[in-house]
Amino acid sequence: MKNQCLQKAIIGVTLTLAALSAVAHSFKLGEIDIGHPYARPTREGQMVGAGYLKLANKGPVDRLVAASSPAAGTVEIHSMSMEGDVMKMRQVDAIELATGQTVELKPGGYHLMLMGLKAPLKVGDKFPLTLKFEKSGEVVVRVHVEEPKSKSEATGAHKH
Ligand SMILES: [Cu+2]
Repeated sequence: MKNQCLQKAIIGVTLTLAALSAVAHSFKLGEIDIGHPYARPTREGQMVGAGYLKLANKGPVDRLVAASSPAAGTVEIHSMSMEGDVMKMRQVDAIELATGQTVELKPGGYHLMLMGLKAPLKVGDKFPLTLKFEKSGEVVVRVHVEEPKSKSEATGAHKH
């Protein structure tokens, strides 16, 4: 009987941890919160992918200046903007983070371009990504590969 109780307790703890890791998928570096890093799946033979996350800066002015990952040859910081009626993507040197500023990297906006993928990204995959900030230094976050939420996003403008 005692053993059964213990077993139940252990199962309870395990479930709680699993639930927490599914919900609270965020990271912290000093005064910068990094929320929910994710990437979209890629097709076989597709060499580029895109990573997204949310940066919330509660500390002094900083900048995201670089990123890297063992999943890709190089990682570039890109922005997307409308020029006339054309969506243009370009590489930027950094993403500025003013004090109190939150910047969301998302489809159609800033993103981390994963160039030279070593393997296709599959839903459920997780891979490490190192983010380098000018002042705060480096942090490794874990990127989850997730299904696109909408069809328009899935067919969206990620062709290089
Ligand atoms: Cu891009």
